[in-house]
Amino acid sequence: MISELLIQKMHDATQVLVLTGAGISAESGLATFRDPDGHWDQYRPEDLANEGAFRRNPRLVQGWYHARRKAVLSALPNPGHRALGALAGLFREFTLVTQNVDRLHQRSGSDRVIELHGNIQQFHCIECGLDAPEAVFAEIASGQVACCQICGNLVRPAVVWFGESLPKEALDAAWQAATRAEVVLSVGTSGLVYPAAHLPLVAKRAGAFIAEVNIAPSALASEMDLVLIGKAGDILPTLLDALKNRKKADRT
Ligand code: BV8
Ligand code: ZN
Repeated sequence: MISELLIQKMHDATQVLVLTGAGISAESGLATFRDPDGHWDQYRPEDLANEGAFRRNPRLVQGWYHARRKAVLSALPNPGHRALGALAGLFREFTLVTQNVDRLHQRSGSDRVIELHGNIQQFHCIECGLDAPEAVFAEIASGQVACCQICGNLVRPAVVWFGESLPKEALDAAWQAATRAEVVLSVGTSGLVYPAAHLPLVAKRAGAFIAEVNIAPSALASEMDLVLIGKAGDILPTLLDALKNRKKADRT
């Protein structure tokens, strides 16, 4: 059952922003970071997702990202991704901001996606930036440390590591949209990583109604106007249907 308040707020809104985290891809079979059996279970973020760890142990970190990249490439978008793609068509301005690096939003048909933390599909040279050829993945899979063919430096995934700044363009676009949004939905994120976790709060300060969809209250739950507990793959399609029915009722 979706909250009537949320349906009303979204029915009346013309500008909506959705922020997603690893939880929306959980139903595609991709591990999250902080859930039980998540990525951080056997390692800590500081052990892997930062440049220092990478330079100290490139084989471990390249291997971890390669394994995650393989899982991403064989994963499929789920009903949660698809519902967001369809929701976009119901609003004059719909901004989809993701912390995820799996590009499942794009593969489910969402065309304009703001990726705050980059993407895991591309690898490039840590020094000269040259895009790594496909062959680099076979090298990593065979346990070698993959290096740039031109300058010999290490090859890294195109993700944003801890301690690295987010892409300025993405951050600015997300912030702009947050200050204009009338409703923000935060979906499948623990709300622990900054500056992404600031986004719903920026919108709230600018007057937005902010709600979260999560299987458990996130670190931002106390700030939310509404917390919907449940799976993104269940709640988002139900919300989409409720909004479409409301719009249909308007026309009768
Ligand atoms: C920055 C890409 C400026 C890589 C990621 C000290 C030094 C330096 C920085 C800091 C510092 N202290 C704090 C910081 C800031 C730091 C930070 O926030 N740290 C945290 C941990 C305290 N942030 C940064 O460093 C950022 N850069 O600040 O630059 C700067 C520069 C220099 C010096 C200082 C500052 C960069 C942050 C980006 C890091 N990169 N990922 C990779 O993928 O490996 S972060 C990583 O966490 C992922 O991107 C992920 O998206 C993100 C957030 O996690 P979630 O998506 O929320 O996933 P999580 O597993 O946590 O939660 C899943 C949720 O889903 C849960 O709530 C669960 O209940 C829910 N769920 C599960 N199943 C479902 C579901 N919900 C619905 N349906 C389901 N079915
Ligand atoms: Zn190079």
